[in-house]
Amino acid sequence: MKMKIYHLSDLHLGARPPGRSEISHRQMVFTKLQETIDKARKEGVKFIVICGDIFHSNAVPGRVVSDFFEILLEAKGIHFVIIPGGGRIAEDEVFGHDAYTEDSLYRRVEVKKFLQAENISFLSPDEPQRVIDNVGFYGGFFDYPKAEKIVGCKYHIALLHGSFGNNEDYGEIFLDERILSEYDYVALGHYHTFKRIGRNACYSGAFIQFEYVAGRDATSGYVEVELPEKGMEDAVIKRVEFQDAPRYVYMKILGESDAEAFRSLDFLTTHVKISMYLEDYKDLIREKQAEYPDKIVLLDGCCIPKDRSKIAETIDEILYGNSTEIIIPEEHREEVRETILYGLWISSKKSDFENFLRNLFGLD
Ligand SMILES: [Mn+2]
Repeated sequence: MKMKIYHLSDLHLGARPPGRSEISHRQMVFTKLQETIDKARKEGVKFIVICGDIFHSNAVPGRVVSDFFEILLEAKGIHFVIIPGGGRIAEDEVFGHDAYTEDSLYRRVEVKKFLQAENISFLSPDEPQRVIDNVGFYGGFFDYPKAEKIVGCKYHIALLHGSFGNNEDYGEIFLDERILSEYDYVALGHYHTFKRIGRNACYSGAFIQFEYVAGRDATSGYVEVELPEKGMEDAVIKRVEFQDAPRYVYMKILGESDAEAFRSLDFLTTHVKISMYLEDYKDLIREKQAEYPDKIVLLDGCCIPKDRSKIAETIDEILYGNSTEIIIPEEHREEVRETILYGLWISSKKSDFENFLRNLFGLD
C-alpha cells in the first residue's frame, strides 16, 4: 500500500500582512487549514506534517494558539507532526517567530496539553524523533536531523526548518544525496515559496502568502506527497495552490506591456508594490489606487519623470525594435532597460547609481 502525507509550513498566525488585518490573515489560514484537513480525510491521508513558523511570534495571544490546536484536535483520524520554526533576521538564526527558545510558546503550560494530545506530535530539540504507526519522524532545527534512525520503521520522514540548498555561499546547508537517501521524504520549512531541492525534498512555501517577496510571484498552498512501496520508486510530489488566496507582487511599469500586465491583475486578491514607473502611467496608477486603496503601494521616489519618457521610448526601440543592429539577448533586455533608466533618473546622485550597480551585480 502506498502512503500519502500532506506537507505544510509557515502559517505565520499572528502576522499582520500589508493591506490586510491580522484577523483576515488568521481567518484565511484557518479556513484553508480546515479545507485541507477535509480533503485529507476524503483521501485517507493519515499524516499532516507542519514544518515550523506556525506562529509569527512566540508572543501571540493564547486564544490564537488554542484556536489553532482546537482545529487539529477536531480532526480525528489524522495525525499531525509539527516542529517549531524561527529565523527572522539571519537565515541560520534559531530565534524569532515560534522558535524553541526559553520563552517559546510551546513551553506554555496551557499549550503543553495540546502537545500531549493523541493525534499531535511535537518534535523539538528536546525530543527530536517519534514513531507513529510504524512511521519514523525526525526533526531538524536549522540543521540535519540529529536523531538516530529507528530500526524497523516502514517509512522515515524528516521535518526540517532552516535554509537548505546548494547555495552554501549564502549560508545554505547542503543536503547531499547521502543525507536525502536516509529518508523517504524530507519536508522543509522556512522559505516562503515552493521549492524542490532534491528528488525527495521540498519547501512547501508559505501556506497563505502574507508579505512581498522580491523578484518572485509566490503562491499559497501546500504539498501532497505519495510515498511508494519500499524501494520501488521516488516519492511523488504535488504542489496544491490556493487560487483565491492573496498574492503579493513587485512590479515595474516602464512600458505598454507592463501597463497591460498591471491592468489585468486581479486586484481582489493581488497586492502590488510598484518599485518604478514612468510618469506617463501616473493616471493609470492613481485610478487603480482610488479603486483599490489597500492593494497598491508605491516605493518612495519610484516615478521616472516625463522628460525621461522619450528616452525610455528610444531605449525600447533599441531593445525591442527591428530598426537597429544592436541585438541584446531577450533575457537581458529588462535588466538593460532598468539599468539605463535608473541611471538617468538618479544621475544627479552618482554614488546612488554606483550603489545600484553594485547591488545589481553583487559587487562589494
Ligand atoms: Mn517563515
